[in-house]
Amino acid sequence: MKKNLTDSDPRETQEWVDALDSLIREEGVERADFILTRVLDKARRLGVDSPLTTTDYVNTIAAEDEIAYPGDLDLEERIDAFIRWNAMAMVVRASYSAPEVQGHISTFASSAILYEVGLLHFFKSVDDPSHGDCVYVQGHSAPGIYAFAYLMGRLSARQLDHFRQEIGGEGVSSYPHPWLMPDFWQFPTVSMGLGPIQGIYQARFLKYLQNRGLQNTDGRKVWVFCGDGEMDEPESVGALQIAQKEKLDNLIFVINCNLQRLDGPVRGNSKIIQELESHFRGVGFNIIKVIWSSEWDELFARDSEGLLRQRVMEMIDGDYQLFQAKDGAVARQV
Ligand SMILES: Cc1ncc(C[n+]2csc(CCOP(=O)(O)OP(=O)(O)O)c2C)c(N)n1
Ligand SMILES: [Mg+2]
Repeated sequence: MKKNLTDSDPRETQEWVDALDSLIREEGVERADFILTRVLDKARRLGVDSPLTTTDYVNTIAAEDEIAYPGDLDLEERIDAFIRWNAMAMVVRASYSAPEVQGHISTFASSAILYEVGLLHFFKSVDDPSHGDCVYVQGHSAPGIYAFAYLMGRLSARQLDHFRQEIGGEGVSSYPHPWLMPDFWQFPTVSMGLGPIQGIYQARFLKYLQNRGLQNTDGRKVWVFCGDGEMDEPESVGALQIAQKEKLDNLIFVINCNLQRLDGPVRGNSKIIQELESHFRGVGFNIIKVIWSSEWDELFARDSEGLLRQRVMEMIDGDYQLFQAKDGAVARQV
């Protein structure tokens, strides 16, 4: 059934939303959960076929609920620009001496901010009293991590110039590879699905150590960075139920939904973000969607009738990819 997104009676809709607001205010979220479950159960029995595991195509955390950024945004933007540039430059320079050497520049270009925020604000290192986090880096974004390490003085320009030419001991490996670079990489990734499935079992093992009193792993997190195309691999999704069964609250998936994969678009006629939201919520994950940058906040704030929300929901990944390739006139027509 095609979903009808047009609101034929906004006042009536608002009454229902207000009723929920007041229910939560007066009686709390548990009571609201109980009533909604009963209502949804009834709705399904009456033939309402709604993908209720998804939310609108907007950021989960509304602009007004965001906390102030606990960092220096201007400085971090500059750092981010250096890293992006260096990542690209290392791939290009490495190919001067060996033209067959290339790199997946767009992977890091589309996820630089995620790693930068993680590295500067979230990831705990092995020196932390907790013994640190476990970070599964999306394999093809390795150049960005090398570029960050270069900025920190951990890698030299000479090593970067030998990207993917590490035989002889001077370079850095194509992808995260703890055997080739034991002091650098924690875990091997890149064969798509390896990071996600290892991350789940790693998180379970940390809980195992904790629950049996073998080691205090409290506060240690497992971060799994992966691509939207990678989520099509059976290995990426096959063990997600374990996260639910074992209540792995130490596991965080960060999925870079850039709508593309090496060999083409990820989806054309649907929406990968909505699909993944539904899938992960179905196995008990909390979902935070980060779709629109702060430049959009003002536009959404002016969307008093909900038309923009409706349009961004109606458009499919193929449309969004078209907008990247064409100009504004095409976007206005679609
Ligand atoms: C099991 C496996 N099959 C094929 C490849 C080749 N391959 C490398 S990247 C890629 C596409 C990745 O797409 P996505 O996860 O969306 O990452 P993005 O390129 O968008 O960063 C493919 C098919 C691989 N690395 N592993
Ligand atoms: Mg992708």
